[in-house]
Amino acid sequence: MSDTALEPVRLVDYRVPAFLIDTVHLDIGLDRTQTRIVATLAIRRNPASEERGPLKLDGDSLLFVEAWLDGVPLQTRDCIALPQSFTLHHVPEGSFTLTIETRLDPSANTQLMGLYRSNSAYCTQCEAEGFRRITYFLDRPDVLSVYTTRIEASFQEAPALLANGNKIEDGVLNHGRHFAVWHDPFPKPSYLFAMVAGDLAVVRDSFVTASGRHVRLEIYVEHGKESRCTYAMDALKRSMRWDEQVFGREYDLDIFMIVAVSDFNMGAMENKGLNVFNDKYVLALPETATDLDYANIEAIIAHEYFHNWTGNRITCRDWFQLCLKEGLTVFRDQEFSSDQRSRPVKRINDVKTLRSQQFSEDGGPLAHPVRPEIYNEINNFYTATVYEKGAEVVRMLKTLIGDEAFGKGMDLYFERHDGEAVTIEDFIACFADASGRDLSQFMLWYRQSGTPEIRAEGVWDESGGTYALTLSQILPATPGQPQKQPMLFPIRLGLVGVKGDLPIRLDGEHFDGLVALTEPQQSFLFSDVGEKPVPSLLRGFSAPVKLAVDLDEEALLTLLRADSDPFNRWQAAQSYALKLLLRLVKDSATPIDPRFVEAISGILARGGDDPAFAALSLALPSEADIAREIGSDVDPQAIYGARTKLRSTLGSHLGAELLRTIEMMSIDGPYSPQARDAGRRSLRNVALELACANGSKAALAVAQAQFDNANNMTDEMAALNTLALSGTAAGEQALQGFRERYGSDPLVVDKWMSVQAMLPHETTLARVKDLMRDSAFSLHNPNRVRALIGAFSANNQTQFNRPNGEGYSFIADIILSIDPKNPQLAARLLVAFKMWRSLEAGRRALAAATLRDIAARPGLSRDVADIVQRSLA
Ligand code: 0A1
Ligand code: ZN
Repeated sequence: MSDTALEPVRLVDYRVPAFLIDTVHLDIGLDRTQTRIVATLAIRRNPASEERGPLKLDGDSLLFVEAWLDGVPLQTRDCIALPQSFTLHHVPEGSFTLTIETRLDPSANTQLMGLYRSNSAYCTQCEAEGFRRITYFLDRPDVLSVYTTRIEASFQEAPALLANGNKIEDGVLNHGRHFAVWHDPFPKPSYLFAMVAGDLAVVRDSFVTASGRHVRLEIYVEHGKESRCTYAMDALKRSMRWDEQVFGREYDLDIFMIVAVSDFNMGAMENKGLNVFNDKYVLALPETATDLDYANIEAIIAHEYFHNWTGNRITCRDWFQLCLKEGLTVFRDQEFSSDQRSRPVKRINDVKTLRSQQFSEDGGPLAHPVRPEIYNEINNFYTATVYEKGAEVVRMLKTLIGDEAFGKGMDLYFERHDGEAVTIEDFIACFADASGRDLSQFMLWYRQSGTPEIRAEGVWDESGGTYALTLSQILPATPGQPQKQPMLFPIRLGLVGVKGDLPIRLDGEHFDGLVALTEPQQSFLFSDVGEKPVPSLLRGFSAPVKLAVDLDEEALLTLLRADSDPFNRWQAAQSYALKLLLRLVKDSATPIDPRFVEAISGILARGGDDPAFAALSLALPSEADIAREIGSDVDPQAIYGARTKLRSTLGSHLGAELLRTIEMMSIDGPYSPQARDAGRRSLRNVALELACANGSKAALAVAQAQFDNANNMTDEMAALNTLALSGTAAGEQALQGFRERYGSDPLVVDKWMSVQAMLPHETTLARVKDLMRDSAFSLHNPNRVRALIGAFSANNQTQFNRPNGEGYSFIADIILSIDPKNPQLAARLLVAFKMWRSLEAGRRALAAATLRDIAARPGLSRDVADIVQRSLA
């Protein structure tokens, strides 16, 4: 095992802070290598705490210069200043001010936590524990302070000086320097502090809130990128209006700023009034961004903006409560996107993400509850479980108590807890109070990890016209949780006949479509069931579970044709395809069921009605979906073979229809990122990929023409991907041509890297190694690393899992070389091994050996040591 000592933090050890910090005055003198920080903190003992000891502040790699207590210099006997902490031995009674001066080197900060440089700008990232890399502090989310920030810098180097809140002063100084002072009147935890300074272009707009307050909106980007902010600004204004209309939440400062930076570990950060974004989630033009990029920008802009209320005004008491802000805010951004676009399409896409990211996490060694109770490194808990499953839990709550009680519960939450740092219990109590429901069993969703399985069996009694449905819950053992208590599941359902939903009764009453499962097993007796029904269960994916129900092909075809629930119509197509694929994995000679081909043909024929929905229904389950379904002894090559065979059969049987769909879905006129056109493009491009799957010359010619003539990045990328997948000389030429066209645009070159990293070809690993030598690639930039290395390890099932283990050792070497510079990025790459235990024996042994090799290395970061140790446990 490595020499990295992990000291777990436990929820049960939570204590209120011994001290409070009412105000913070930060004086920041920016310099590339020698930035001076003077922090003046107004501190007092917390009346709610019984601790009487010394004051101990958190630090991380800090260089101490000097400190003053109420203006009087502190001597060495009064305090101990270490890189990781500052202790004041004798604490005055009442309030006092502690002033501490530190120095730091932004240019040397490669972790991208604390104060660092991204291209030519200075910027900060403080969540979760980055503020302690700027100054000594009680760096925990339940210490809320009012911040005033003075920034001083060379005018030439940094004309823009930004921090949280409203600007209250600025001015010119000697020696070409200038300053600005910002004041944020809203008390906030240190993780929401931000400062940005640099030579940036700004795009301005404004917004008038529901109560008539004027808010200035500013997006800061690199010079020359101004025209790429239009969509982000529009999404911001729509988010602000939506939060007023749907949640009654108004913005509260005079200004809201977004800064796009090119070096960022995550998607974006909700710092009060000054959101910092990974530029990938701000910048878009039709010729540089795909429809998916536009949708992500809309969702992430909304997500960060919505945090202003769910996260900032009401924050987390401690980091165990991360889902309090993240699950709720993801739920809110999903609802926003559903309202802006198609609700069923959004739901299907969200469930696809949940299954691929979260179910795989929940089914492996890294499984943890939505609210973890122990962690070694909090940065490793920004997971799909906390975010996506956290959002599902909020969604279930709404389903269970109904829209009205949910709305009342949210209002109560805002009213009761504004300005506080709270827990999940506080949150749930608002809904219990608003609905009058006992939600104690529901709380298990926050405490028990693992994906529950719901088994369903139904018996139709023709003579009595009844249908008896028995549902049971199976809760798998997960790390640290061998045994589970029965949970509460909202199950939306209906019974479907040949012509559609049957109007049925439950226990003699009109059935509203929802049952609550609370026991290990429960039966429900439906009456008025005059024809043999097909159960349509878990409509809209009403709970984040695996549903086990034995429906044969005929039943699935009935749902596909006649179910009123669009989610389950889509699910029926997926389940059918999955059945076929599983048979093909076992025996590659299995003939393709002609009824399935016919069903796909039917979807194509009706494609024009709702192209986005049709595109989702045509897309076969991914290789990872199939692997999850198989569960153990997975052979990625066999899965790839099965999927390839099915695609190519569909391509051969439906060639003419696919080409007709491609033709029908073409769009004349300029590009619009709106859902309507995006839906047409998605159907066209799914059809294109299928049409080319058997190597059809005619279809490949269409792809080539699309690549040559596309007026937008969505169509261009889709064509490039299809051509590259074909493994032909035309594919190589297209790749080369694309690079020549976009060589100087990093975000577009990232796409080019990803396409190649995901090719399921024998030569891909060598190609990825070559691409690492490309001048556009850098191991220091998270976007570049994720685009090439992350795409290979997370999305290339066959080549990452090469049977000789080369893929594993390649990724391990990269992780080890990134770790000393950027542990968060290294730890994220390591998550690619999360499914290693479900692989077949040969690959499993090789993956285990690779993980053990990493674990044995000396000097691992806490981030990597934590993931590798949990993966092997
Ligand atoms: N709170 C952000 C996510 C985030 C977390 C940690 C970070 O540090 C590297 C950055 C961003 C969100 O939910 O958007
Ligand atoms: Zn968030």
